[in-house]
Amino acid sequence: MGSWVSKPQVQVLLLGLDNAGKSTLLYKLKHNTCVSTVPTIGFNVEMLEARKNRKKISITIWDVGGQGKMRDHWPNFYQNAGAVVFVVDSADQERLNEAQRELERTLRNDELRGRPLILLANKQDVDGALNVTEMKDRFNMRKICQERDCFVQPCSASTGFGVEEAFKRVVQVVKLSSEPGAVKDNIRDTVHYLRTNSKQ
Ligand code: G3D
Ligand code: MG
Repeated sequence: MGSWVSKPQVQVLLLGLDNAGKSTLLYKLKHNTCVSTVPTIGFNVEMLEARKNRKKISITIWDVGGQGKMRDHWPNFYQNAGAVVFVVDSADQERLNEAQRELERTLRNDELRGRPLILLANKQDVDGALNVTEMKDRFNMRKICQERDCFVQPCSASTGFGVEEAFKRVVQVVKLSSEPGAVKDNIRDTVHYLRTNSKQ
């Protein structure tokens, strides 16, 4: 088995509406390349290594599809999430309200109580993208952050701007998970759902 097995494992959830840039971000982080993405049906998962408190940790990042139907499966991934990274297309004015509603709905779930949130204000390279101050306002960060560590990071998954900083912030705030097995059971249910539905 690989050496990662003995390292503390943490689970990080990459959530957000479809087209926010989650998959682009994941592959930028993993391979430092910009890959051409297709809408995620199901989820992508990557493992990254980092140092937290001078110890090596292994971070599993789940990029769960953001399209309407898939959002119903997000809770299957909550149980051992050490942090939530919520990606927003900061330039898509028409969908900011929808993104804000999904974020609030997500954070209302009991299983995510007290879990750190990193809000990624993605697509900063696009004209008209909201800046950090505007995002904090629009997403009611003051209210959301009363009971959790929160941070808003501007970035561009395409150019790489802010991506390293976002990852460093995740490492800093992420909580170490205790029961990795439980997450796997829930994910098995989701995989089963996806397989069943893809046959229809
Ligand atoms: P998702 O996984 O959240 O659904 P994707 O989103 O990563 O698939 O990205 C959706 C589209 O947004 C892709 O464009 C991708 O290239 C683009 N994108 C992602 N991040 C950025 C960014 O920071 N800046 C800009 N300008 N575009 C970004 P296509 O055209 O392939 O659909
Ligand atoms: Mg995707």
